[in-house]
Amino acid sequence: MVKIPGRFITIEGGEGAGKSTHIELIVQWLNAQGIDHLRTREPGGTPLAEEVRKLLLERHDEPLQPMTELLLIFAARAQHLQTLIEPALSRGQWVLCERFTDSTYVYQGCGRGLPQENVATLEALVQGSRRPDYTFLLDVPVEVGLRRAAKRGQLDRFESEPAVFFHKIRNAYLERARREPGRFLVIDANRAAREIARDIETTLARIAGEGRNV
Ligand code: Z5A
Repeated sequence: MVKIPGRFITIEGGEGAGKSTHIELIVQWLNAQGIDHLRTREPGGTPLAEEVRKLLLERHDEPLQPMTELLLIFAARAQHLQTLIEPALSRGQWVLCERFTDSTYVYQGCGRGLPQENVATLEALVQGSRRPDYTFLLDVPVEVGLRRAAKRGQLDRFESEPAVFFHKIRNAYLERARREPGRFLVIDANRAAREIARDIETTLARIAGEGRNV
């Protein structure tokens, strides 16, 4: 394995943007480069956090309140960060995480209407100063993403939201990317997977190059 300092890279985007597809391709690229890495996801990533994920995605007779949803997400994140992500970064691994706190700002903040300050308070409490080094934002028109995701069949609690919810999500992601252009790498994901993968790999090669100079 090549020794390059660990990087914390997150993949974000709405429904059917291609996050799972491309994280798989990134893993193949990292393997080919010999870069030691860990692939994970949120909510989830550890056995306990995956239990919380089930609670969050399943439909319940008793509606899950937005604040409960927010606290469950950060409870899972605390477990995930402390037991998996931080140790991997300390070992010098690259961590590739499908969704992270940008999802919380966008879904619980803009989607559910909770104050952004509540998210920021929990972010500081749970993460301290830990933030992703880079975030790929896979951007697709809402209708395209929903069409892709619909092919999978039964909808979970989030997927059952109306289209207007997903328009808010897309706009909120793009706004966050505009505010942090150094961290966000916005990828037009309304193209053939091959073309998207090529763009992502070019960026990863640059990031790996930065690592070699550290
Ligand atoms: N959530 C939250 O509210 N707050 C938080 O803080 C966090 C999460 C962390 C679970 O996420 C839910 O948790 C999420 C928000 C909430 N719910 N929503 N919505 P998830 O990541 O597990 O669920 P998801 O976003 O719904 O994943 P997804 O629909 O599977 O999307 P994806 O991973 O981006 O897409 P994919 O599986 O790679 O691709 C979908 C299909 O499109 C598949 O058939 C592919 O073969 C196809 N595809 C992919 N790329 C292409 C291209 N380029 N062309 C054509 N077809 C393609």
